[in-house]
Amino acid sequence: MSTDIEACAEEWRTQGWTVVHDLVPAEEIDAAVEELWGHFPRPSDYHSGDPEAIAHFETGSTDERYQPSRQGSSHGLNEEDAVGREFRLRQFLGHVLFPYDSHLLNRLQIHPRVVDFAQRAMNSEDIRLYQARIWGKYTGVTDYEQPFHQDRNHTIVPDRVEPGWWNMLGFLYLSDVEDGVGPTEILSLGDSPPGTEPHSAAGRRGSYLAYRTDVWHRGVNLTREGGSRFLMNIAFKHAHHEWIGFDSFQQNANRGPWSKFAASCTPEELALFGAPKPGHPFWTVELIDALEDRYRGIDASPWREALK
Ligand SMILES: O=C(O)CCC(=O)C(=O)O
Repeated sequence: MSTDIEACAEEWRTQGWTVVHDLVPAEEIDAAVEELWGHFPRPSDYHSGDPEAIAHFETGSTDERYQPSRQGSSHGLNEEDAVGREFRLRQFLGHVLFPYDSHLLNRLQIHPRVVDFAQRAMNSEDIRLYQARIWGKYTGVTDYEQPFHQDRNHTIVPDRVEPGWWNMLGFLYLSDVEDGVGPTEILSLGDSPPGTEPHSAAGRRGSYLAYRTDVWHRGVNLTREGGSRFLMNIAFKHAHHEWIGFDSFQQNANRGPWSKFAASCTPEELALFGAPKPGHPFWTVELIDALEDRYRGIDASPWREALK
């Protein structure tokens, strides 16, 4: 499938969602996915019934809100007794938060082709990454059927839906997401449930489903025997839109994985997290020295050049 980036950007703006097929080359996904198995059991191990693999999945989430042991404080999500299209706590097992103990997965989180797509579609270079995590699902963990919904948990105020105000929610597929392994069902802008036939956001690994907050969508069950689905949540907002948010990164900014990742970043990449760009009044010679000291190996020359 060939990808017309501009056409996809226009589709996101006018239809409210798009699948940018093959946005990231499959070879790059495959290399990073080798490191996924530090965070998740391999699907064959999980489905073999290996207790260690199952325990790995059951306890591997790093978003503690979704740990069943914390049920009661977990958004009032249903456990298994509810049938049909419902949100269930176990649908959200398998959330691993960025930064990962994996350099390739960390780099994938800000892949230049994904960032470029978001900048084009949002018509701004000055955007921020605000949701960053990996989500793994395996057939049989739970009934993954959800009701149609619009995501209301990315902002503390109602959505402003005119052009220029949109944030981009999205899933970068780390595995082939096809029938049987839970491609998201989605409606186009202006359509609402019930009664409208949904689209299936199927796509190969490396494809990016981008959608806006005002489209209806839902997760569906994994029905394929031995099936699994892995994706990376990558969401962007315009700079200075402080009312939008989801994940915060500062709390991990003194740990090894972040330090190595930050040292590999350009100023533009760090700016996705809110770091002041070269030329910003924040920077002094002393602070640039401290940046180099903090992130050993970072190329600080753009910050230095801008001071001259
Ligand atoms: O997993 C999916 O396909 C969609 C999930 C979703 O929409 C949600 O949890 O809000």
